[in-house]
Amino acid sequence: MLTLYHAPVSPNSRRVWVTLLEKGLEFELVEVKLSGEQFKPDFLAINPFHHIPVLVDDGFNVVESLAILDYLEAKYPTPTMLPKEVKDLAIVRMVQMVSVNEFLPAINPLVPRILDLPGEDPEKVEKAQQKISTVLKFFENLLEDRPYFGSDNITLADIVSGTIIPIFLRGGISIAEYPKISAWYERLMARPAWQASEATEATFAEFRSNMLARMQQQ
Ligand SMILES: N[C@@H](CCC(=O)N[C@@H](CS)C(=O)NCC(=O)O)C(=O)O
Repeated sequence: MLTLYHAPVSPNSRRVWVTLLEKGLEFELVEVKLSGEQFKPDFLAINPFHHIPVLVDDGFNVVESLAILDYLEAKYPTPTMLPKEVKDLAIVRMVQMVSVNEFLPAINPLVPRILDLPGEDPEKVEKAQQKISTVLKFFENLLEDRPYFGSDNITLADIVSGTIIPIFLRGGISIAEYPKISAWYERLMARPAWQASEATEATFAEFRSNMLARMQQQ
């Protein structure tokens, strides 16, 4: 039995959730409230780094979302989400790594506007916006004329990068000037796995009040 420990607003855990759904696997979903449940001994026993996501497969704990995706691909190779051709595989890996190392970290200065919280730093926002534009241009080129990154079918690259976009859209970032990215994103949003895992307004409101509480404690 597969169990995914997750939080609904987290792109790190949504990428695993979407992969489980896209692969048509049966799994149990356990929400970890990031207001403190991640520090409880039971959870620390499965991830000493107190992060979601964690995938537990019959007592085997897998932490780190990209490691979890590789585990799922190796154990459940159908439908495959990694291309075989060398350059296509390189495209997928590049998109995954640029997503986690460049794209997602650019979110931090945008958190105040995403959640309507005080404390925005205009200089940092400007730098983040520039970084996001660089990534989007890079992705636009890598899509070439294919429906998905490095493939005619959905790949792990689409899942890792595509689950970051909705958070940026909430932060006022537009993808309209990137026609291939815009069409690709619409393609992803039309898929049942993406619709089923979309964060609700209620989960964003809860996340906002947690962040506010944390800011007031500091
Ligand atoms: N590199 C990790 C990052 C996971 C991560 O940062 N998770 C955040 C939520 S987005 C978390 O659990 N934060 C709670 C905490 O660190 O206490 C992965 O890809 O799985």
